[in-house]
Amino acid sequence: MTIISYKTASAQNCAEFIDKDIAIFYPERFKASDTLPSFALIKEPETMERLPDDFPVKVNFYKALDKNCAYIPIDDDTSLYGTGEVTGSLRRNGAARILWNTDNVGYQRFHGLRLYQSHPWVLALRQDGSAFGVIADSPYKQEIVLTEGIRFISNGPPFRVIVINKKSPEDVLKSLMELTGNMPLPPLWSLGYHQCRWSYYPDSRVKEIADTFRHKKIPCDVIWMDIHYMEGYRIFTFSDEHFPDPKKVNDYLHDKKFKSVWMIDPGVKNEEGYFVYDSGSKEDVWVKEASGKNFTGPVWPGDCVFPDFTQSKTREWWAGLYMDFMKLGVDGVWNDMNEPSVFKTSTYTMPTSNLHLGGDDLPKGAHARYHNVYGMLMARASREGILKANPDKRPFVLTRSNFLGGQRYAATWTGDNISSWEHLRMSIPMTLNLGLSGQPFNGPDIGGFKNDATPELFGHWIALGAFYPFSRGHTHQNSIDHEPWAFGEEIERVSRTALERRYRLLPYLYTLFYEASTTGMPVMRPVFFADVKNMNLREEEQVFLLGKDLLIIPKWAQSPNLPEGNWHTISLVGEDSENDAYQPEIKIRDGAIVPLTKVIQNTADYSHDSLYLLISLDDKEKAAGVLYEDEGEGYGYKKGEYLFSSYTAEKKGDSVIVRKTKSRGKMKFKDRIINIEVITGGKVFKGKGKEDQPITIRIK
Ligand code: NBV
Repeated sequence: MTIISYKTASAQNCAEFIDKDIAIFYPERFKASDTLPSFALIKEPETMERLPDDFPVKVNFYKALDKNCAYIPIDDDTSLYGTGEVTGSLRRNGAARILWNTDNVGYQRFHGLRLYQSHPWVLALRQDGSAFGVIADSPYKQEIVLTEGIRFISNGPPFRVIVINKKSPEDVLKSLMELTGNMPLPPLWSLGYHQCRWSYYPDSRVKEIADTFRHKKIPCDVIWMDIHYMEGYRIFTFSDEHFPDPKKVNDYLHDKKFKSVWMIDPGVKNEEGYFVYDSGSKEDVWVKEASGKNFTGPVWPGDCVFPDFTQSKTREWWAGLYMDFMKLGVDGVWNDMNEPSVFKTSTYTMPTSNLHLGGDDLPKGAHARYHNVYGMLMARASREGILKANPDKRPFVLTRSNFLGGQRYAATWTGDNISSWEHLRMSIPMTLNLGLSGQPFNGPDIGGFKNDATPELFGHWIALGAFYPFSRGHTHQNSIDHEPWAFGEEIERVSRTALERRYRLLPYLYTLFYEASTTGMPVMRPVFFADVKNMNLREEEQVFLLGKDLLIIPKWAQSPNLPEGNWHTISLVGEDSENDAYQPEIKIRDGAIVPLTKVIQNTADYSHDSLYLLISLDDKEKAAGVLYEDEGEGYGYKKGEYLFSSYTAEKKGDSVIVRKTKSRGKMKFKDRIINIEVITGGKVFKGKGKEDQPITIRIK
């Protein structure tokens, strides 16, 4: 077995296994230094043996109109997914997409065919439920065309293709995670509800928003600070007028059990005397024009220079800026505008001829080569800085721009959507396809960013948004207020119920995030995962699965295609979702055990001692489920400070016996009492008992 270092990788026109059922294909004229090292893969793959001729996926490289292309034929009944952050339908067959990270307000530029992130990745699901996935391993601008088979058309040099061929989409996603890295387990608080707007200011407004959540008893964990907190939009500064004492703001929020997330953009005001500009200039970290002089372009603060994140010294300098920033009690960081967005240009970004100097493993190269990974490299440096500042905490970074594999560094949201029904509906396939592209932690702006939501739209959006993996309300500076209470009493009630439902699901959600971080399975999944052979489910994009056990059916879904089986509607906080005007119906899979907690106002109030198991017996009168628990913060879990428990339930005569059958990890909850709810024969039976003994629930 030989290890091909990318520097010596000179394989041409050959195909080899790099793992069981995973193959790498090299075109003729492939030159490793042109496209490698890979930004998607976490390490250079080891080649094993030549691919046999009967490998079921063929990759044909060709050149057309001077572009390097790869064509992968598919059978007629194969459904295509993935391709990252996309507008349009869930099933991608027939679609085309340009991978060129673009600031795209309202998804209106370039017909919405290029957004903020690039994932050169397609997941193909065959009729028989087997699947394969394809990575086009190049950061250059490229087009993914799915009108006939899978086609990657690159503006860059010849690139290699990696194919994962497995018996199920789950297995493909697991291999994708093994190749591109996992989403590190996020802090528990980031799974709560987040409240944002462009912008909450001055600081008294931030406090008012926080107080209102608590006063109105609407669950919430995080308040976000958008660009107005800065002094003249200079990053790492605070407005004297509006945020004279940011530490005090954070202390106030912490007192009320909130976390804070603050925005940091890449553009640095081109201004001598400003410490970020001065320190960066001293280190000479800026992206250059082709002539070698610093590139400057306008963004929020006016004329800006841009950190060249391809250089390790830049990443270290950038990471170092977070040291003092985090000391102010900042909990999370929001990296916006990092496509990078540049105002007053027809391309919305910097010239492709700009120069990045690279270093270490990365060769010097033009912006054309590094554009699509600019945001990813920035998020990586931000994460490293935050971790250095708070080594005992799990970093939380939200990035707008990213690349395949970027789940290693940051969560994401789908940028500047619109307060419209179209964008509300589209948020489901968008979130699903990002999840099928390796990024489980994502969601859109709840309520819509651009324009004003109507009360009705907002009500439906927050009712659905309680189930997005990343659940954050946000809006534009010119929009009306978009907080849960801003649309009158009815919508305030709708919002409270929606978020109470999310918080009751916290143990289940956290277990799903754990699963995502260890297996690559998305948190929010298309319904076809419930039955991969059922062709009727392949295009379903109104309803979706949360994990494998809960089915979410928005109120506005029209004749959705539902998976077969006995799915039972559940009520989490007393809601009657079959008749409610807003709350999506939640159905539990028969045979499932779903862990819940009581209604809480924030994750700081979450207690391991408040555990409920919701059990739905299958036709064999049995059920099974799992629960992952840890401290919700820090790295104790890496040293065994966690508990992964398996539960079963089984009907015996007039009773159901619930048992904890297995557990892993060092955490212990002595004499914990579990509350049980068994759904059987259309009725719900309640009871409780000590976790370490069989619990008997009478169902007669
Ligand atoms: O920082 C202001 C906004 C932010 O609220 C939004 O979420 C980002 O996507 N930002 C874009 C810049 C201005 C957009 C018009």
